[in-house]
Amino acid sequence: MKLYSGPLSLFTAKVRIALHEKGLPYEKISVPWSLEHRYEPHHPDVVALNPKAQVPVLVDGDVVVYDSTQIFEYLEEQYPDPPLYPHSVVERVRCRRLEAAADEILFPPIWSLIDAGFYPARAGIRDHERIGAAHAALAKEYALLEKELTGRVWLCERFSVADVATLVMVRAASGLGGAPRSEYSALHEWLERSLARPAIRREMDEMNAFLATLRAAPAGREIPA
Ligand SMILES: N[C@@H](CCC(=O)N[C@@H](CS)C(=O)NCC(=O)O)C(=O)O
Repeated sequence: MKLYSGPLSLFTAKVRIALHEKGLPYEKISVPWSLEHRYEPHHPDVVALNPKAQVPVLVDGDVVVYDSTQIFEYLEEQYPDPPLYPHSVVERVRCRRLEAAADEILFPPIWSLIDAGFYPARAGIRDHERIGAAHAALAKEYALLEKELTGRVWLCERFSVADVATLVMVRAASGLGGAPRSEYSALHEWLERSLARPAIRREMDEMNAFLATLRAAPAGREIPA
């Protein structure tokens, strides 16, 4: 199995964690990425395999899957043990909803922090309004997540792709100065439980090690361990 992977790509991080959780060996093919040029030039294989020219792309024999959510679904069907989706239909629906929320509601403000705050400022000018709006959006989402997690060990009836996706986004936001407030105890306890999982610990360590190699990265940009 091969995974086309971006070193700091949050969507690829979701897949790397799922592969480790499932104990699946794979060849990691890192695509070009830099602070200055982002994903340009795109890896030619990724351009050929994915019309969106984005990572992650998983190649398993003759099967090519792109988009992290579709890769999760493929892995679950092809390699069901250990499961990363809940058993009951109702909890599976909840899991898909929360995983989609991580990608589609939590990620956009994080992208604003990355685009406007992490990458070099365009023409030397930071868009502080965009960064402020992103922090406000994150605060709203954290309040909702606290409710979703209250009284639960994981977001769904067992550890699932909803936890993977949400954890990746919350940790990235935290590394960009957008951590959840300390009074969100259910959210913080879930974060601690998640970070104790070897697959997640390993992914956070690898991303932090990569961040440490970025000579241009100013202090405070690391995803905290
Ligand atoms: N919905 C896609 C999003 C993938 C995505 O945005 N990938 C980014 C890296 S995190 C990428 O490859 N960007 C390069 C580009 O768009 O040129 C997924 O869940 O996999």
